[in-house]
Amino acid sequence: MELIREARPHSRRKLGENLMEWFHWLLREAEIYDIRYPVKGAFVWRPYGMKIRRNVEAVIRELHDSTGHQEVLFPVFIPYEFFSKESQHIRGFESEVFWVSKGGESGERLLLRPTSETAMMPMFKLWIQDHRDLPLAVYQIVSVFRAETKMTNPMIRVREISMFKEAHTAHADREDAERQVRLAVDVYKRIFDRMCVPYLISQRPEWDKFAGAVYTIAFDTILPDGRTLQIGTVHYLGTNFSKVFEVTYLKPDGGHDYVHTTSYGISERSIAAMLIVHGDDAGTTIPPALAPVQVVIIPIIYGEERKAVMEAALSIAERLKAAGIRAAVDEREDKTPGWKFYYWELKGVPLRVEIGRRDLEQRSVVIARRDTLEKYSAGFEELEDAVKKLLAEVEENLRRSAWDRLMSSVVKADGLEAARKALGEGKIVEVPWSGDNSCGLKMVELLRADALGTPLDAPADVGGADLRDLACLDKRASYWLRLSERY
Ligand code: P5A
Repeated sequence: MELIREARPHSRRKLGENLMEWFHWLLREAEIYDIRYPVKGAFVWRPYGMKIRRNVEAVIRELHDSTGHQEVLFPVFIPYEFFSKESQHIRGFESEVFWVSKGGESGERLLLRPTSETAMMPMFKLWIQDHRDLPLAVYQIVSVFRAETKMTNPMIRVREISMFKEAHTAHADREDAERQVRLAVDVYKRIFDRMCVPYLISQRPEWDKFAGAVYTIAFDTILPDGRTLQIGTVHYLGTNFSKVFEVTYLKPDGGHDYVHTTSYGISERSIAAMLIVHGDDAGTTIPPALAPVQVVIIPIIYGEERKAVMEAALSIAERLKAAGIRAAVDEREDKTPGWKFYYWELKGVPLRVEIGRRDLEQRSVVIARRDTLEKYSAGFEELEDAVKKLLAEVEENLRRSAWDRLMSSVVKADGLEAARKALGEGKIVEVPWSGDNSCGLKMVELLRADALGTPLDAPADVGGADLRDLACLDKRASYWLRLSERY
């Protein structure tokens, strides 16, 4: 019997044409996130999106819990007095703060946290007495509020960041705080590796570090339109915050010192990156470890064989579940198999198992991969093994191909023209740089690009290149500066 061809349930959308339109289409059609909520920059997570998000949060919690961080939950309100101190940080955030203009009759002056450094520091002051209380490392996954002035974008630039994972740590000295910075970078690498999202790690230039930081290390990924997206940041804050909030500790020798602090954060923007970097014209692919449904079973039914095929589909699902695989049968009777194929491809389910009468007779199934769309035949006896092997292959392929695309987008340029050309082709360029801020800013202006900063841990083998062509007369290069167009 022939498969009935039917209109696709959802139109396909060309990812290469307009990336943000494609992303809105994906969020809507795959029932992940609803952007129709009538407040600028505030959106709704739908049940399927929430399941993806909870799987990502579980990875974040696991990797923080297992590396010495403890989860806390701070209030969303920050009293005005905590936020009115004189500091770089507060000046940096002031214009983005939502104020609570009225709250009952009390007249308390409050604001909604845009990030929690100023909420945490007064509590750290109470918790930290002597050197035995250090290091202190806490994190929370919460909503924070920023009146973003740049154009808001679903999940990417929101005004209520509802999956803000922020970690805050305190240390006896700079050395220990910088060890924590390295640990945080390592934790973030592991989180993004699990999400199969590739990244470049850069130390942001002075003019683009976090308000109040001594330095900022950022993770950026590249989207298919060639623009980069900052998916996480790690800040060494020195004693900038501990001085303002007077957080000191008693040293073994009896003296007192200010603690050194760090903070690092990621948000739902990382989920947007994951959905986009694994996207195509038919939808997305969710990395198997994070997919709410890892295998969808589609019974191919025409007429009388309904009962036998459905029973087989349900028993396959039971076997897969018993093997620890998240499997589901699409039992809907008012939809054809073809319709269901497209529906689950859109949602990014990594594997589809098709079973019909003929398969049943041959005691085998067809397994289709979402990432490559390849089809395999597997016997009933080898089902669990075949599915596990293919899930591992899908994950590996997603990670490898996304990394290949990122790495092939990074080019070195030794002159302004070459840099301009590469940027025009949607590349990330690395140009020799003296490290001088005014020189860096001039390049940003001339190239009409954004500076991501200097590569972390990459050897600065610039060989004293001549920078005359790069707008900085009589300066010798000692760094590479990464530039790209940024979201
Ligand atoms: C680190 C955690 C901080 O706020 N304080 C606590 C520090 N850093 S940050 O760089 O400002 O933000 C951390 C990461 O959050 C993401 N992000 C956003 N995501 C969605 N919408 C926004 N408006 C938004 N602003 C920041 C970025 O990935 C950023 O690196």
